[in-house]
Amino acid sequence: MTTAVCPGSFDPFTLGHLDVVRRARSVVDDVVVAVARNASKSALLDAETRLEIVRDALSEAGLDDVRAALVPGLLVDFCTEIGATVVVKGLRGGADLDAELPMSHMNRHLAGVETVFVTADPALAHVSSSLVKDVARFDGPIDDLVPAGVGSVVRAALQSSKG
Ligand code: COD
Repeated sequence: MTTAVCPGSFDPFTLGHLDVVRRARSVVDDVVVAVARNASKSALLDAETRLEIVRDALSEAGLDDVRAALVPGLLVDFCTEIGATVVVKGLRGGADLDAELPMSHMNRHLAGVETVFVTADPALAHVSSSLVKDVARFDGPIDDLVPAGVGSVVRAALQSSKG
């Protein structure tokens, strides 16, 4: 059986991420969502909160056989540990491709892990964790961009980050 990993920093997990996971699961029987660290981003939500959000969203979406885990180190080490041979990622446009290609090449160089891309659903192609936080920071509506309950977690985290 092929095991695929859907990785991201998921700060927070959005409906765009959920769509990528759902579509990965439609073609691969065993899918694991990996909540990982992007060293070039500083996270608003701590790793445990991001993982809990992902688990709740998977359960709410009926994706009960999709697992989720924290990845504290290299993604390829996690893939090797669980026997995953494929990484599935989403592409919203050229900027994503530019960012994703080097990571895909590096993961193949390090451990022979292949990356498969799914193109974003056009209805969700404008959704990113960064824009969700930006809209929320200025009191804009985000509840239709994220799974149920995530909006209030983001708003509370932004509030406490203001001190
Ligand atoms: N529709 C479709 N796809 C989307 C959407 C959307 N609306 N929004 C985001 N995506 C895709 C992104 O393009 C990306 O493929 C994925 O979802 C995750 O997005 P983010 O923003 O949550 O996550 P990133 O890009 O910060 O994740 C980077 C990783 C954390 C995966 C990377 O840094 C990593 O592998 N870190 C672990 C350490 C490691 O191994 N480093 C070396 C990497 S070569």
